[in-house]
Amino acid sequence: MKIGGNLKGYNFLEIEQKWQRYWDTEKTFVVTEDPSFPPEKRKYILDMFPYPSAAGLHVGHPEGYTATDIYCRYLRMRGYNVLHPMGFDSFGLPAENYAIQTGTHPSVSTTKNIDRFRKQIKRLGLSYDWSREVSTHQPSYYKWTQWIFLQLYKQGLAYQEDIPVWFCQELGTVLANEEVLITKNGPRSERGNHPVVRKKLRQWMLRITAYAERLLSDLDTLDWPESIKSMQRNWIGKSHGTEVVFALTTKRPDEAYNKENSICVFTTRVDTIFGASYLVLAPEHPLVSTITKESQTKEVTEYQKRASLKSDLERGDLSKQKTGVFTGSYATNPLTNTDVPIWISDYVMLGYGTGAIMAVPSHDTRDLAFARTYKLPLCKVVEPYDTPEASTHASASSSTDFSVNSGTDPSANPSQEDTIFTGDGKLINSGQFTGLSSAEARKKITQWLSDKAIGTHKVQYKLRDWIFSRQRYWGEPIPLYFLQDGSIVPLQESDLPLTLPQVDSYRPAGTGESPLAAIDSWKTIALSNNEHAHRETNTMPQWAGSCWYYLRYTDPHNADLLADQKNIAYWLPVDLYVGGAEHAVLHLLYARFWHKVLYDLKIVPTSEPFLKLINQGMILGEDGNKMSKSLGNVVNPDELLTTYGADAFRMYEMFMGPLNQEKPWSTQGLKGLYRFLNKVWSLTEYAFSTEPCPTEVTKATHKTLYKVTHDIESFSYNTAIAHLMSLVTLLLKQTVRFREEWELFILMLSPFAPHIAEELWSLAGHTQSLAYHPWPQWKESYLKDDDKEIVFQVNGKVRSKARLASDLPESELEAHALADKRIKTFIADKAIKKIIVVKNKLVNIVAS
Ligand code: ANZ
Repeated sequence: MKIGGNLKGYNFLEIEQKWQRYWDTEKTFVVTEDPSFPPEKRKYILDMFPYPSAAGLHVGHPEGYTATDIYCRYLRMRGYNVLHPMGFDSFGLPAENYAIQTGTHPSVSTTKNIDRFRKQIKRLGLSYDWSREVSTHQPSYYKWTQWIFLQLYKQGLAYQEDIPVWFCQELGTVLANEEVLITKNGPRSERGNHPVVRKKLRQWMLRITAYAERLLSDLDTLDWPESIKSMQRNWIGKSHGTEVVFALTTKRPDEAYNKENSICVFTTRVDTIFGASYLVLAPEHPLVSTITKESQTKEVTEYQKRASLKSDLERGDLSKQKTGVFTGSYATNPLTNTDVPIWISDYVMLGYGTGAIMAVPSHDTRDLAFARTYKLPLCKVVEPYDTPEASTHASASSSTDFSVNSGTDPSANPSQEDTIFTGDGKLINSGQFTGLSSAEARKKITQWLSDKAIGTHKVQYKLRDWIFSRQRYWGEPIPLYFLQDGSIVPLQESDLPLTLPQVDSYRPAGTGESPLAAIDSWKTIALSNNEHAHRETNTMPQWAGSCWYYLRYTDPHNADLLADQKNIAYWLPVDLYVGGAEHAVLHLLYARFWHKVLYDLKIVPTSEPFLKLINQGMILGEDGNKMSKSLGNVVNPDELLTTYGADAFRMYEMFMGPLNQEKPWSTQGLKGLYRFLNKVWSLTEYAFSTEPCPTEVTKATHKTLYKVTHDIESFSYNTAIAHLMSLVTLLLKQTVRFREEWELFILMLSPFAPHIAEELWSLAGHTQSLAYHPWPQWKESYLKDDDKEIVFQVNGKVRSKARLASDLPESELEAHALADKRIKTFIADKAIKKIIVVKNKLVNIVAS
């Protein structure tokens, strides 16, 4: 029987709906913790779950989702038990803002958005186990987010603090650093572009700093992109340095050092201490009030007030003019024994190191800017190795990199044009340490200080504790209440979840309190002893729910535990995690932090959650710009799916380029993949034929299988698709029809274009879905071309040919040429001067 594939045409919509329904009803992708799979045959492949925005899916989402889907489908065919879940990160500010604008309750709009997202995702034919879907806003889910918070609290890892935070009056809430943009018009909220100010508010903090070292060192164990690891390393920001104590000049020699009579600074460059010509305290430093001389009090207090309104970001901004005020007091540089003035400036942060620095303007850019402004002395104490001795006598006209006013007298006037050397080098003007390298000097000076008990080696981290409260409605309530005397009572685990009350008004009070604070019936609770207590009214940040969702997927319906430990142990750690690089730092760091806490509590069996990470590259608009509503270059997947089908859409997104690279959208490119699938469809008649396949095609098919398999394993989907395309071109050229090789092709195609593959597979009479059909194995013998036509030349003219095994070594090719009968006659009376061999191609004998 011969029926052409074109007999019906390629009706992808019908095919897609049919197979999506089939997978659903047959529960094809629902998995269990089947113990018969050995541990190495269990794989957990995870996508970063989406925030269900009102805008619906955009073309960036399916990129990562398709990439994991191809891998999962491949693994199943290879006999793995694959956990591949999907869910929704459904708490967050937009739903709450939408509620404020429209009066629609966030739970209503969120449910609607989730339904739309789910529908859109399902249209892509992604092989998720939907029975494990979770949404972070559901009480059955956030019960466990709250439970984890209580564990953090019990471990002393959650605490309250009054800290300056970003506050947005318009949104009525505190914002995290990453939610604030520093613009020409000052700091603004990322969402809505409203003005933002600094305000001191009592906040819940999570002590992520306690895990800084482990978060840093365990990065080495992860198969993540180097760029992401290095962003995490920088964020954690480990520095080795020295703490040095400078005595105030008011300290009596017989008096022991203490917090009142000395200033402790943190420096990573103690090798420059001979050049430390003044000290700077953060304006909030506790010593400021005690050391400020009366004449300076007014100026100092005003400066402190101004500094309190600035963010660390502004204060640290290198391009900003440095400002400060002299306190009127002095301290003694312990190495030079000179007295140096003590200033305050907002470029020194209270929260880092000791909140005080020794300033070395000849070797530090910020110190130099400050010293120039306030005419403070400079003293050069390090020079690069390759510079002439003469540099100790720098002159104003010197063009060297460090023509600062040098010399040991720190009171010298720095008025001339001066530049700076910030690198490591050789010490000069540094007493007994002169001549040492910076590295040696750091060791020796630290030792010297340490012997005198005025200095010690110190490790510092940039990482700050995580501000964990938000003054918002649409988030997880923090499960604690306060007694009248202010003491904190965590809820009993049996009282979880603490659910969000229904509210009529979501608008925050504008006082820095959450809308929950306005709901007295929720906020106030009566205790059994007739006293009243009030609940914490702040909620958790959006990051909370996404810190542990991958654990819930292993046991999503468990009412008694966040997940059964057996299930966690069965699936964890996640073998592959795919998502956008925008989560390089915060989400991935927060999730690793919670995971380590749970590891210490023996709830999870591994110290890291995500073994391998891949970041998909951003899909740009057709114009090469980032897609945005304002540029009008946003591509809507819905229309494209209707016109070209999910299989073409999936394949196009994978064909655009390497997964991890940024690439522009092209609807023309999508059409190309649609045409490709039509060609595939036109091969349908192969299904009904049993003619023998030409050897050449059999070989090409096995070679394709080999390449596609390796490409899938290395996530080189674009090249895998290119190989499939070449094979189709070859199949289309054939005059005979053969089924076996065609079936191999369908199996290879199936992870990429699962709907059309299932359809063709069933047309060929298979009664089972191919989702678990064993991935085919290539025959090694077909991978090699057995022979090649080799041309034999004499003096550049073709004189003979032979078919020889491919990849013969040069010496053998040479021997074959010399033994060739025709060649022999051409060179019989000649002397051979040279033999040129091009492997697999030719042998040219130069003779005269
Ligand atoms: C003297 C010095 C000389 C410094 C020099 C640098 C270069 P990292 O690597 O980031 O840890 N510093 C210390 N505490 C500070 C604070 N609270 N606010 C602002 N700056 C602070 O940087 C450590 C260096 O940053 C320290 O080393 C200190 O300046 C400054 F040629 O001390 B240094």
